[in-house]
Amino acid sequence: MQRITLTQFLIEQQRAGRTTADLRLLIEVVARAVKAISVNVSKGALAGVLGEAGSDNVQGEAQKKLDVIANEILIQANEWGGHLAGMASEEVEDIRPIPREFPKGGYLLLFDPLDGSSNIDVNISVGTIFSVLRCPEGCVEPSEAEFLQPGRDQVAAGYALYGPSTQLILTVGDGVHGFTLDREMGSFIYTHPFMTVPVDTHEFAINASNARFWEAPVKRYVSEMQEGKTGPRGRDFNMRWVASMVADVHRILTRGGVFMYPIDEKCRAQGGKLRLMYEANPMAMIVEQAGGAATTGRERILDVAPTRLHQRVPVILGSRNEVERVTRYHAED
Ligand code: FDP
Repeated sequence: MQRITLTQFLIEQQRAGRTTADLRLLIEVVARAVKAISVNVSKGALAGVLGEAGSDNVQGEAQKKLDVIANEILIQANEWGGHLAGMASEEVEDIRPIPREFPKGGYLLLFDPLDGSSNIDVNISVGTIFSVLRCPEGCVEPSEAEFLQPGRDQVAAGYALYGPSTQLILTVGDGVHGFTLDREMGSFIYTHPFMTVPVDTHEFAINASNARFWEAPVKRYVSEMQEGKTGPRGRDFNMRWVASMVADVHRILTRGGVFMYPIDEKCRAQGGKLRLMYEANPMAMIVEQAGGAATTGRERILDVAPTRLHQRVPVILGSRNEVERVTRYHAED
């Protein structure tokens, strides 16, 4: 069987006019950084990289050493190539300008360097999520305002999953494509063309310990599923919650499901739990490109107009019929 590498795939995308040379370079550089992060993640305790870094990130959450390492790897890999006008990281308060000594390009890169990092110390899958926007025409030194574009304007989005194998999932707006890292060769191999989220599912993902804080539509939706065969849905549902968004979304991309981190009384003051620019938008683009849906419960995630770089939003995504049902329950409330 002929193996197609990420590089070949991207060249073909460029020839077909779906990416520019700079976007191809950007994705290749992110993929290279992902390989380096994968090496660090997989060494675990052997590299002394587990545990807390002794600092808090911009969200006031304790940073793990690997959060800091992954953030540095992504910044250093991307700042000198000439493809970016600026970067923003979930781990860093302000946007990250490109140092003066390097040429600048036309794209903005946003990333969550290590998502699900509270799972690292227990050796459960974590991931990297990224989103690519165009720097507005004529702008050379972008400020935060240039990053505040709705998710529908993303030109590419993807994530890496550091699990039993390392996978890179990517969309440039023409379906969702999955690659698996061949560790011996050091290359990403095209293993999952045109991934699709089944429209129906019998599996849901939510942190049920928050049940008492949920709003009425979410309580209704989950309890109807829990009632199973004898309830209004007339069939049984299964529940999964890894607590690593990348792993939960990856399962949904592979076999369907609905993932929810809704607004609740616990996170209402912050606007939600997950970050719009680093988590919700890229995952929403991927899920929509795979035929699924993604809403806040009240509006399409990709239509949310961002007001802050580190803004949080409620997230409901996955199999289209289920996302539409829970969104409808919100409208009826
Ligand atoms: P983490 O805080 O470990 O980085 O990004 C937030 C996130 O993980 C998601 O990956 C995950 O889906 C969610 O939080 C888990 O939240 P709970 O701990 O509340 O279940």
